[in-house]
This record gives sequence, C-alpha cells and structure tokens, in this order.
Amino acid sequence: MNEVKLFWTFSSPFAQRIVWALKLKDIEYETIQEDLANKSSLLLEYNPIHKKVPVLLHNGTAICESLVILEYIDETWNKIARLLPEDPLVRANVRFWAKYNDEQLFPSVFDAFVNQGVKQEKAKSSALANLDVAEKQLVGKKFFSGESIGFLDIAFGWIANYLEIIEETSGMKLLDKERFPLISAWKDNFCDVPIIKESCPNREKLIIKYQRIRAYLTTIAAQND
Ligand SMILES: N[C@@H](CCC(=O)N[C@@H](CS)C(=O)NCC(=O)O)C(=O)O
Repeated sequence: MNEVKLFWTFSSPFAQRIVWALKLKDIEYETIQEDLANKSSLLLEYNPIHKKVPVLLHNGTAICESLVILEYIDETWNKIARLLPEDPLVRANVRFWAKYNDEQLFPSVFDAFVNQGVKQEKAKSSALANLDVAEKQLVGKKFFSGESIGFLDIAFGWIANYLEIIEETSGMKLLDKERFPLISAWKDNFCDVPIIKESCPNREKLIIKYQRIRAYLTTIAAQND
C-alpha cells in the first residue's frame, strides 16, 4: 500500500512546494482542496497544532509543515530526483537557507503585501534587503541547489510565480531585473523545468484570490493600527 493524499489549496505557496516535489518524484497522489475560511474537520484532525495546509497523508499518517514534508518525501522516495544533498554540511546549509526563507524573506514580503502607506514602505525595504541576501546565494550558480533543481529551489519557488501575483495585487515592485539579475535568471531557469512549468497554478485564478486576500488582510491590518 502506498496511498498519498495532499490537503492543499491552490493559492498556498507552501502547498505548491509539495505538488512540485511529488511531481518531480513521479509519485501518484490525490488532492483534497481545502477552503481555509471553512476548514474541514479532517484538516483540523490531521494538523491540530497549526491548522494549516499543506498536510501530507501517507498511508493514513499525517505529516505537517511544508519543509518537514519535503524532507519526508525525499527520504521516503529516495531512488529518484534527490532533493537534499548527501553531505551533512551541505544539508545543514540548505536547511539554514530554507529557514531563512520561511522565517525572514517570505514574512517580510507578506508584510509588505498586507500593509499600506508608511508601513508598506518599511516592510518593502526589509523585503528588498532580504532579497539582496537571497541574490548573493546565486552567485556562480544556475539554481539555488547548484547545477540542477533541488530542495532550496522548491523552498524559494514561490519567488518564481507567487511573487509577481503579490506585486501585481498590491501595486509594488520588488523583483527588479537590474537589482536582482541572478534571481531573475533563476526564475526563468526554474520555470523552464518542464515539471515546474506544467504544475504551476493558474495565474488569473491566483490574481483574483490574492486580490481578495489582500482586501481582507489590509482591512484587518488597518483596524489594528
Ligand atoms: N509553516 C507552514 C505555513 C503554511 C501556511 O501558512 N499555510 C497557510 C496557507 S498559505 C494556511 O493554511 N493558513 C490557514 C490559517 O492560517 O488559518 C508550512 O510551511 O507548511
């Protein structure tokens, strides 16, 4: 028995990581679309601590948190498309940068997305500074993981498609080609990988969804000012 189910929603960059990993490894799976405004009792049962997507269900056992799920997938289906490197030091470095993305880079961009005016400008400056740091990680490399796509590319993958949706729906520009030539080139390389290209979420649907998310979250942020 090898039953794989993914609780997800198309607008989640964290859930998208798991779609990419499963496809890169050619693993068959079933998706369960969650409505985050009305979470299913199964999602709450499988992820009682964070109550978030993605959740991977492997033969009935739940695994939560996208970076944890990515490692689980890589260790369980370890014959093809290895995502993490073998060397423990290089692995540690990969985990460091994935954590940097999740704890620093992505939150700063999201902060700029949900705020307006002075608060947005402040969040934008810190997002740009964090992107400068990510840019340096690509010096001399085609992918964050080296010559081919790996764990870090999936972790940073949201920059390749969700970032432009965030920019468009909030009217700010972050990924300027002149300031970020390496991330811009990486974005093209990443999107050119056939499996990534085939499994990217629909742009128009994302725009509509992110417009709604922003309208909702900016109202809440303004109320808390
Ligand atoms: N650290 C988590 C973040 C997942 C996350 O933030 N998921 C969002 C969708 S993008 C969610 O389910 N939000 C529901 C909520 O916050 O109630 C991971 O890496 O899996």
